[in-house]
Amino acid sequence: MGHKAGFVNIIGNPNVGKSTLMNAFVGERLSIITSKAQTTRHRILGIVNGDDFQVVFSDTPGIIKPAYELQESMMDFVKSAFEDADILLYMVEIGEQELKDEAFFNKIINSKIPVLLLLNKIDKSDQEQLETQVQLWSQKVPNAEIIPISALEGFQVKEVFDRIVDLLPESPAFYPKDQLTDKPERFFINETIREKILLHYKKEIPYAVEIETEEFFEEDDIIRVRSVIMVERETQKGIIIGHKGSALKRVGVEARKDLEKFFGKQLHLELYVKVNKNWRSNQNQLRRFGYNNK
Ligand SMILES: Nc1nc2c(ncn2[C@@H]2O[C@H](COP(=O)(O)OP(=O)(O)O)[C@@H](O)[C@H]2O)c(=O)[nH]1
Ligand SMILES: [Mg+2]
Repeated sequence: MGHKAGFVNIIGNPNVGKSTLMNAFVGERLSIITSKAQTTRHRILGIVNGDDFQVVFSDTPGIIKPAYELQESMMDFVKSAFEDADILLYMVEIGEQELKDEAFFNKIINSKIPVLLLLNKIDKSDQEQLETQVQLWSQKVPNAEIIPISALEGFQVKEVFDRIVDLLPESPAFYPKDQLTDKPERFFINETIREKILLHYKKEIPYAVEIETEEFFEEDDIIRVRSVIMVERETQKGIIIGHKGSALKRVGVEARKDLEKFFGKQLHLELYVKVNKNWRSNQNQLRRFGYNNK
């Protein structure tokens, strides 16, 4: 048996547990996770290496009908995940009916490559509901192998992984065997800060925010970072900062703690807030933040 390698792309509705699953496979917190939809904005690679295999997972944004430019770019990441996949992981959760986007759904049911339909969050269901759901999905997506899992509790995650390695095509590795992801350090800093903003601010605030890390210096015993939190309007800036800077301070402290764990090193994080008018609808700004390859 030779070497196996391939792209395994995780797609599905928002909030079904795609990022939780990829992190479980990789064993690192590469993708941020919150209970809010549209937490993931990019396509993020997570690479799992063995002596005779390499699985290149892609976590993608949840499928939505785009309402503004940023969301269109997010759906372009999903499209690209269909194009290079060797295996598709279509994730649904218990109780969910079907994909909101018909075109994407048709791509799944007409897929020429193996599709594993992962029925997630079974920790929240009972045997009877589970059986009904398996029945339902086997009718909707007859070409898929259905595997009930709990990404959060790690239930059946190893079984899914073994099945993936079974199905992988023979191929040399695509990335160096010590590589974990395709994203640079700054990306994980930006994402960790954005996660804290998703957790602590309400309504539209998190969706109007983008982070840019302007400085990243790694010294022997400390990493020094300066990042800017960009918002769309002046009023949002005040909300992010909070009374006497308390809200911003909380974001900084929590992000720093997570980042110190992630990098295994002490980290100094300087944060400030800037208005960048309507960046979500501006092609040039989106390109600058890595959303648009058009
Ligand atoms: N009960 C339960 N919750 C889960 C499971 N997997 C993910 N979640 C939760 O579902 C929410 C969305 O997870 P996330 O991975 O961000 O979903 P994504 O939007 O598809 O990437 C988070 O609050 C997770 O903790 C699971 O297996 N069981
Ligand atoms: Mg996600």
